[in-house]
Parts: sequence; C-alpha cells; structure tokens
Amino acid sequence: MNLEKTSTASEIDAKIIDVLRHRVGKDERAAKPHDWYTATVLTLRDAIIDQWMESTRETYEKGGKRVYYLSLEFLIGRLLRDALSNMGLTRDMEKALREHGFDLAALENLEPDAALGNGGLGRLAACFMESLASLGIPAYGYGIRYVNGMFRQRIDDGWQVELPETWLSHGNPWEFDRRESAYIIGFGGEVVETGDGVEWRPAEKVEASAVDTPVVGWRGKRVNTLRLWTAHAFDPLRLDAFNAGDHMGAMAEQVRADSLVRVLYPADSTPAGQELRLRQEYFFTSASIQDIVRRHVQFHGDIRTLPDKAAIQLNDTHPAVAVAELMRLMVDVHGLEFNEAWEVTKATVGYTNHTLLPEALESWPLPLFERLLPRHMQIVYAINSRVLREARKAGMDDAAIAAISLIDEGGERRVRMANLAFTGAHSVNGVAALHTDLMKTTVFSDLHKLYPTRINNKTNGVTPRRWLQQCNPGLTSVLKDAIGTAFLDDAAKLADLNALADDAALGERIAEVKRSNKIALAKHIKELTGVRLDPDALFDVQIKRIHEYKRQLLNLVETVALYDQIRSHPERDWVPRVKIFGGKAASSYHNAKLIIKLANDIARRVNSDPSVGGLLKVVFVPNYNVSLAEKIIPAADLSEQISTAGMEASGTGNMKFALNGALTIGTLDGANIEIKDHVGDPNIEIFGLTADEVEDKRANGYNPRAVIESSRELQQALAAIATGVFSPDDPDRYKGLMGGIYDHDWFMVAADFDSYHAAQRNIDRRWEQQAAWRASAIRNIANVGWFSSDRTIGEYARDIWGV
Ligand code: 4GP
Repeated sequence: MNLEKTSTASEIDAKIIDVLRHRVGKDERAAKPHDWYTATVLTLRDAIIDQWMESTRETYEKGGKRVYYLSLEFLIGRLLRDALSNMGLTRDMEKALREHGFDLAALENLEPDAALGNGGLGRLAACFMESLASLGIPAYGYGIRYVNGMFRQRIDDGWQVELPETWLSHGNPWEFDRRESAYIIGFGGEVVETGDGVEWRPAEKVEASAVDTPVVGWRGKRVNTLRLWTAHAFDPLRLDAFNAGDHMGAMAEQVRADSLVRVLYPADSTPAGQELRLRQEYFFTSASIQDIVRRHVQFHGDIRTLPDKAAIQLNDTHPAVAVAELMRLMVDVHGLEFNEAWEVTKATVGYTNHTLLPEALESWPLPLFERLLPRHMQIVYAINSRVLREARKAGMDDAAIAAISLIDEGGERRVRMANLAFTGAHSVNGVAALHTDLMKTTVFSDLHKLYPTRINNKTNGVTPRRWLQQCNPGLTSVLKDAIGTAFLDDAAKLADLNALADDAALGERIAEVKRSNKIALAKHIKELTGVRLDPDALFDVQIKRIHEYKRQLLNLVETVALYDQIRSHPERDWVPRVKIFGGKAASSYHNAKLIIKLANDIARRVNSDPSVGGLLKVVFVPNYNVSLAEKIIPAADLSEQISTAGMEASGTGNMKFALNGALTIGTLDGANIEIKDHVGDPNIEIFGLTADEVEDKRANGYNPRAVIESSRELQQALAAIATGVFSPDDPDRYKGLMGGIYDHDWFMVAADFDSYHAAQRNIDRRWEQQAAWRASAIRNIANVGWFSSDRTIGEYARDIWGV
C-alpha cells in the first residue's frame, strides 16, 4: 500500500498492529516499547519501499546516469524522524501511536545513533545522501557497515574513556541484507603473466556482501540506496580444526573478516593497525567498484561508456584506491588498453579534498601497499610514469616532479593517495572558497600547475530538513507563520525574513522558542552531567572533534581569564554565560585528551565556586554525536568557530548554528568567510589573524613568549592552568600543554588571544541589547539558506557529475 498518498492515522494504526504481530511477533499486550519502535520503523519502511522501487525502476527505464558516492564514513545518526518527516507521515504516526499510549518522541529516543563516522566529512556524506534524494538524483552511497563504528565516549573523573558503540545490539530494522550482492575481495599473492595479459592471484580472499538502507528525500520524492558492505569468510568454521580441539583457530578466518568491519579508524599507531585500515579501504572500494562495473556492463554492455552512466565521487582519499581498482578491472578483466582505460577512469572519477593538514594526507608505506595489493602497485607505477612524463614535457623541474609523483621518495618510500586521486580524477574540489584557494597554492600547487583546470570549489552545505525542520520544530513553525512555507522546499526563500528582521514581535517569538530549547537542553544536561544551567544565561557552544587547530584550548584559556575577572570585579555587570563543550578526541591523540580533562577540571572548579555567583558555568557534555547536536544547536546563542585561520577546510557546524539563529564568533577561516559575506559584518563577530597573517608569522618568526608577556590576562590565565590551580591533585598536569603555547604555539593561541577576548566582551555588549541581538539572529537565519546542501549538490551535479 502506498501510505504517502492514501494514509490516514487509522490506516497506519492497522498497519502497525499487523506488523507488530506478524513481523515482530508480539501482540499489543505483550509488546515492549522497543517492539513498538521496531513496528513503527517497519511500517514506515514499507511505505518507503514502494517509493524506492519506483525510483529504481524509473532510473533503469530512463537509462539515466547515477552518482556513486564512496565514503568510509556516513554519520547518519537516527533515521526515524528524518524519514517520517520526509514522507510527510509524522502527524499520522503520532496519532496512531497515541491511540496505544505511546509518544512518538519517546520511541524516537530508542533508536540508536548510527555513528558510522567521525566528524565533518562523515556528516557531510549523510547530508549529501539526503539532498541527492531530495533533488531526485539517482545515487548510491557506498561505505562499510561497521559493527561498532565510532567509539562511545565516557568521561571518568574528567578523562575520556573509549567504549565500543553497540548500535546493532537490538538489530537494525532499517536495513536489508543482500547476500546475493556479493563480491570477492582479494589481498596479497602474486601477479603472473598469462599469454594475453596479467593475472592477479590473491593469497587471501574475503567476501563482501551488501546491506542496504533506503534514504528518502524531502516530500518522499525519491528514495536512494545507502549500500554498506559487510565481510564474510569463505570458510567461517574449519570443522577439522574445530574437531581436533582448536576451537579458536578453527574460526580464525571469520575473525579476520569480522575485523575488517568492526570499527571505524582502527588505531594506526601500530603496523597491524595501519594494515587493517588499508585493508578496510580496499575492501569497501573494491566491492563498490565491482558493483558499479557489474551494473554498467549488465545494463549498458560496453564498459567504455561508463562515464555516460556513472559518476564516482571519492569522499577524501580513503577510497582513492578506486582509481587503480577501476583500471585493473578494465585492463585485466575487460581487456581495455591502458590508455583507453585511463581516459575512462578520469572521465568517471571526481575527488573531494577535506583537509590540508599534512598529517591527514594519507600515504602508505610502499612495501605494505605492494604486499597487500601487488597488481595495484604495478598500476600505480604505470600511472606515475605517464604523469611524470607529462610533467617533464611541460618543462617542470625536479622539485615539482618530486611533488607530483605518486611515490613519496623522501625517507621511507610511500604511496601518496591524494596524488593518486588527483591524477585519476577529472575534478578535484575543495569544500570552501578559502580552502580551495589554499589547495592551489599549498599541497597541490605543482599538480595544479600541471592540470590547471582540475581544481574547483564546492562550498559545503547542510540539509535544512534535519538541521532546521526536525531539530527545531518550534522555530520552523514560527518561520512558517512569518514567511509562509516556501522555504521548506527552497532554503533560499528564508531570505524573505530580511524584511522582518526588525519586527519586535517576531524577535520575541523566536526568542521564546530559543528559551524553550534552552530549557530542554538544560534538563538533558542536568541528567547527563548533574550540572544545572540557567536558561537565561548566554549559551556559548563549541561542539566538534577535539583538535588543537580547532582551538578548544583558546576558548578554555579565555574562560579562565573571564573567571578571574568576574572574581576580581564582581561589581561589574557581567553577562551570565554558560560555556558548553562537546567532542571526541582520537584515541591516540594525547593533547586532545588532555584538553578534555582540562575542560572538566575547569568546569569542576568554576561550577563550585560561590564567588562567581552563577555568572559562569562550564560543562563538557559526554559522547557528542548527531542526536546530541540536534538538541544542542537549537539551544545555542553563540557558535564558536575559532580555528587557526587556514586550517579548517570549511566547517559545517557553523552553518547549522547560524540556521538556528545563533551568532557566530569566529576567525576568517573555512566557510566562516562565506557566512560572513552572506549574513553581513554586523551580524557576526570576527576576530584574529587571517590565513595570510598566520602563514606570514610562521614563516618569518613568531615569538609567543613576547606576546604572552605583553598580555596580562593571557599571562595570568596560562599561569593559573600551568601551576595547577585547576588540577590540585596533579599540579603539573598542564605544564607541558601550557609550555607548548610559550615555546612554539603552532596554532596561534597566544597570537589571537587578545583579539578573541575583546570579541567576547563585544558579544557581552551585544547581548545586553536584546532587540538588536534578536534582529541579528533573524538576519543569520534569513541569509544562510545558501548553505543548504541542496545548493551544494546542485553544483556538484552541474559542474562535476553532469547529471
Ligand atoms: C572535515 C573538515 O575538517 C571540515 O572543515 C569540513 O567541513 C568537513 O570535513 C566536511 O568537508 N574533515 C574531516 C576529515 O572530517 O576527517 O578530514
């Protein structure tokens, strides 16, 4: 039945009961809340499937081009609310469940948060999947179905503790196991010359099989597929060994297969960890490319027409081995000439870069790559020789050639995945204007000279369905009253709010919504941490991965300075502030973990100090994830986007906050620059060095010690932290961390401190003028419609994919 067109609450009601009985196996009386949750998802899923099949049939009939988005991360979070709302079934489902005494919101909370990603890159992939479906573009997302995904963060005595996330422990009603869609993935072995070509004979094989999740677009227009691969051993149980008493050894092959799909980011501090990561990358990439090639050959016959029917987008370099894998299949299996295959590959593949941090640019030790993927190594060499000949012909010198080479020859030889992706793609894009410019002048400068038309910009975006409509229903309804419903289908229409920015009544209503979101968040934080927050205080939020370049430390040092000032001058009219932090630190990143501990140490001290009189509260919210972001962002007044200029590729949290009416305090970095251009200077608080100034300081000598000594506030705050004011149990805990700021301060914390501190006081002054603050909040909402991922995907479709 097509629920979308014909449903009523009573039809849904009948359907749920039927599903509960026949698919969950419970009657109404015996069913537990979790059974109701499962029945709700399955009922909705049935409605989605009808659309799904229609979408698929249509694409096959039209013979249209498909987009394939390869990503090691899809940070999709919970799906129920998203799917219900996009199908237009929220009301009816609510009503049907109420008949049985269930609250939809409570059932939604039973859904585990699918944390199949780390941060921005993974969440972007999830927003893109939703926008692709909303724009009616046929697309597959390809990734790994991690059993445990991103770790769950617990805070023990202020320290991060990593635990496995068991999101699949109750099963996953969204997914379809497609055991018939399976491919063999080889590792190792040798390459042999046969009469007519070469043959790779892998020493080891595992099977990749597909698990599909439907992704439904806005208004149920189109349903696409998120296809995640899981791994199976060919010989899961060696019965002879088992019967001989080797119970563990008998299952070794299955354990090995399982380890491929166990966690996102196995710690790569050991060679075994590194090898596992490369195996994961090849595993999912090979399965995806085999699937794409199989589909193409089956329906269109000739592999040479692949670029007409398929656009493969590499989300960062994790799937970069796709270039070599596609070449391998075309040359070794489909018999194309190398040159012809190379042209087909380039015409099909696009690559998106998400970071310029040198340590994040993937490269693999050559011996490891060659041992695991001997045929791909040959292909990489063959590509390299073509590329380097072109460079030579273009008159490039040795230094440029060394930079362009797919093999890094400085020190231990390594295979550079970014160079492989760059050379094997017709399009290489950055994710914000500044980032794209920096790609051309820094890491890819020589490749850019050789292929000057390849780099292009696609500024990131976020889906307004999840990041406005669903996470902030209160605001959405006020906006509908104010400007009608057109913005629901086209976020650019939010601009109609500009005419109402100074409308006091609208400002009032939006402020009321914000206040009730803050009350809800305060309640949640109280449950999670025991800390009580005043909803009338300014909620100042920094939520994102913990990383030195994102400068949570700058925020914390400034918090300490503020704490000192409040205590020294209690008579001044301080604006009550709540400082909210959240984020995970990579398990082997020592300083990031120490920053989490520092946030918690500062929180403990400040929150229990009667002399601040409730003017300042600090809280670190544990286990930051998509669901938590959905609660925090609608409740934020101030959005902290304070990375060292030139280091944050784009940021996407910055867009979500502005869309929900928070003001940004930020540096001229990543997409902050474009946000400033859209919302206007008076509606954003910019501070600090520019990217050029940072580069200049780094190049021409920068003396942080002198800077610190000239800033009384900074000096005292650093000294307090360094001497153990916040860590009396271990006074030296932060000595090294603070020493780093004195000695080199790579991230320019000292250089930007005074400017940041002054900007924060400007924020206080603005907050005191509530009418003006509200008008600024409205102007933020009105002018960030451009940062919808629909706009971004529209640009990819037009400029890169040709769909
Ligand atoms: C992130 C970037 O750090 C962030 O600036 C950007 O908004 C996001 O990608 C999406 O483009 N990078 C990663 C990563 O998440 O793992 O490199």
